[in-house]
Amino acid sequence: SAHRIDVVSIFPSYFDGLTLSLLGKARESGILDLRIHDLRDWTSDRHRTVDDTPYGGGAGMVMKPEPWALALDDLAAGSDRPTIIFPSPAGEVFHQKTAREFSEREHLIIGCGRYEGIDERVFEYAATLGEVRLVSLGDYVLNGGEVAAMAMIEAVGRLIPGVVGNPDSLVEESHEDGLLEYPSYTKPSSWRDRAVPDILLSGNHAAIAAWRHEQQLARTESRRPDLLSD
Ligand code: 6GU
Repeated sequence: SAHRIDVVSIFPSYFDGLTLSLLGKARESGILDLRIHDLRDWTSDRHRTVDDTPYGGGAGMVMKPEPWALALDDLAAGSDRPTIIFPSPAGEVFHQKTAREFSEREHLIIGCGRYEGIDERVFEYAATLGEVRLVSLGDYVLNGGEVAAMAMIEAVGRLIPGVVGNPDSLVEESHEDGLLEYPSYTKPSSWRDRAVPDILLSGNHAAIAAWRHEQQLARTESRRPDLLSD
């Protein structure tokens, strides 16, 4: 059974890049059933309106609830409580753990908001159809959920069995063991007066593994001390 991901956006062409590379191949082979939808397909007025002014006043526009409800009804139909993700800077922070959890779900629906946000009642309604998760990439603001959704789809998609050809390449990556990755080198062994560390040419696999672990710890302490303390 293919993993299904439905994305709803008013800018579906953002997601054209997901036809490329590993995820593109996974879609062609049927491992990943990724479907991109235009929210305006669930409007019925001449102007295909998706937003309106906020009650209570304030800057910007708010996304109207009805197109979202119709889209979610259609996409959740016949599915046993899908996971419904709304990218939002006000959500829980997305981590490798979150990516792994989502990669184990059979059906994800990702609703990309624009403007100042989506009418709050949409989140309550979505919770009647599936498990709702508001998810943020981190503490900075993007113009909409699309770029965040793409990052999440790539992080989740590559964890689906068969998407990454060699599963060994998944285990030694940054964040899989809570540490940053060790440094990598390739030929030539000396380049512009810079040598590859001798240990990597020694053929001593135990010593190399120990050196790489030390490098992981040193880099994590220097660049991401929060990963060691939190
Ligand atoms: Cl998920 N959405 C938006 N609009 N901004 C963000 C974000 C998400 N994550 C970080 N910044």
